[in-house]
Amino acid sequence: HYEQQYLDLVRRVWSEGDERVDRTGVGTRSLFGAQLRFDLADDAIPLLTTKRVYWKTATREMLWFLTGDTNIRSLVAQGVHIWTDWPLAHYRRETGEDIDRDAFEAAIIADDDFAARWGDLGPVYGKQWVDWPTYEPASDGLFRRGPGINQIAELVESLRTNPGSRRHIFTGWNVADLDSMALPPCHMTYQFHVSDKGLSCQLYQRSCDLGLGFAFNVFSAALLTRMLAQQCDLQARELVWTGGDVHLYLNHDALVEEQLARRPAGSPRLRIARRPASIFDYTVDDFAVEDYAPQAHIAAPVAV
Ligand code: DHF
Ligand code: TMP
Repeated sequence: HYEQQYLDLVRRVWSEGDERVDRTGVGTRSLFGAQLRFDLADDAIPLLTTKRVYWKTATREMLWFLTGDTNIRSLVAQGVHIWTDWPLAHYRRETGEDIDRDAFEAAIIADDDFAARWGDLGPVYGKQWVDWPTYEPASDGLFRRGPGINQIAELVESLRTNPGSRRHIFTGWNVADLDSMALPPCHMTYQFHVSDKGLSCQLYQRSCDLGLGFAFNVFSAALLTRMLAQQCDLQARELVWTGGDVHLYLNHDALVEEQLARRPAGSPRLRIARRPASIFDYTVDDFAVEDYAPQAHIAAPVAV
């Protein structure tokens, strides 16, 4: 089963990973460098079956990236809470106010100014993917903003017109902007490969929370590959996931034990209902997952 390689990696990190103090203070066990491969042929989609993964949440996040939005407001308005903790921590730090999460999210939705002031994550994924900033010299000797680069539109174009290229890459890792981001990109570089009308993707993830983020990241990369394949008249073939610092947080012990006691089962499929006019025109209702009968969700705390 495709999920076995994930469970094996979890077991290895948990038993052999070196224990270290990380940025969040929670502590992790970690190893460096891992690669997993997932078949995408015949609508196969890498969704974990040993716990329920909220794939619609991951889909909404991916569509949000593609709009270029970096404010959590539109996510929160759709009931997606996965990015709330970072703006919330920032707000608490800056104001000293011990606002609870629900009240913070309510203010983000209700109040335009509050959302603009406190809801933005900085120039994270979406901004870099579709509007990478450029600068051009102006007559006064200063520089002004040039037109942004839409890496995703350029990728679609290169896949269509120059499929044999070895340069089908987009990245969120904008070195000059890292300091302004709430978190520097984890799933940072995507490379695509076309062979015999098949489209494969390799994701380089510099830092991977195997207990939480991984399930989303691997689904989302496969989803994006399917969308690109559809837009470029290709068949999605394989997802190669490469991890840098691959870790388990020490407070995920209950999740690890429970999940390793379960057996993967079933082969979920992702169907796309229509072919939208462009890569930027998909909505969450265009996607359906079939044959997905996961075991129960396992809640785990996220390290902020
Ligand atoms: N920080 C850390 N420490 N780990 C992450 O995985 C992570 N991921 C981020 C931002 N910062 C991060 C963005 N993606 C969840 C999933 C993905 C995600 C952030 C959070 C999460 O909490 N998932 C839970 C609940 C999902 C839900 O309630 O919808 C899960 O069980 O999958
Ligand atoms: P770091 O920036 O110090 O590496 O912390 C980021 C943490 O978030 C780390 O545990 C990896 C995790 N993460 C994922 O695993 N996937 C994601 O998509 C994101 C945004 C974060």
